[in-house]
Amino acid sequence: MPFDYDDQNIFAKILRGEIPNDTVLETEHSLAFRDIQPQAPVHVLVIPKGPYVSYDHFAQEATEAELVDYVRAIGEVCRMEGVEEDGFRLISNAGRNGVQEVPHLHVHILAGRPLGRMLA
Ligand code: IU
Repeated sequence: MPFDYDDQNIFAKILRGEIPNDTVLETEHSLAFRDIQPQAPVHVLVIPKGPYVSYDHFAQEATEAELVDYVRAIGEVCRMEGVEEDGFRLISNAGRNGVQEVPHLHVHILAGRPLGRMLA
C-alpha cells in the first residue's frame, strides 16, 4: 500500500521551522518537543524528521540509521525527563480508527501521574 505524506501537516511545518516548538531533544533524524495540550505533567511528542505518516510507513521505508536514531531518541527523552522510576506510557495513534490528528508519525511519551488502565 502506498503512503501519501501531506507536507502541509503541522509537524512538517514545525520541522521546517515555520512554526515554533518547545524542543526537548533534537538528533540527526528525530525531534522531540512538548505537546501544546499536555495530558500529563510529562507529555512529549517524538517524531522522525523524515516524511513518514505512521509506524508502518516508517518501519517499511526508513533507513536503519533513522530507525535506530528514533528508537534511541525516545529512550533518551525518557531518561532526560526522569520517567523510568515511576513509569510512563508510549502511545502512537494511527489513522482513522486510531484517531490520529496529525498525519506525521509521532510517539506520545506520557508520565508524571498515574495514567490508569487504558487499552482503548
Ligand atoms: P494525535 O496522536 O495525532 O491525536 O496527537 C496529536 C498531538 O499533537 C495532540 O496531542 C496535540 O495536542 C499535539 N499538537 C501539538 O503539540 N502542537 C500542535 O501545533 C498541534 C497539535 I495542531
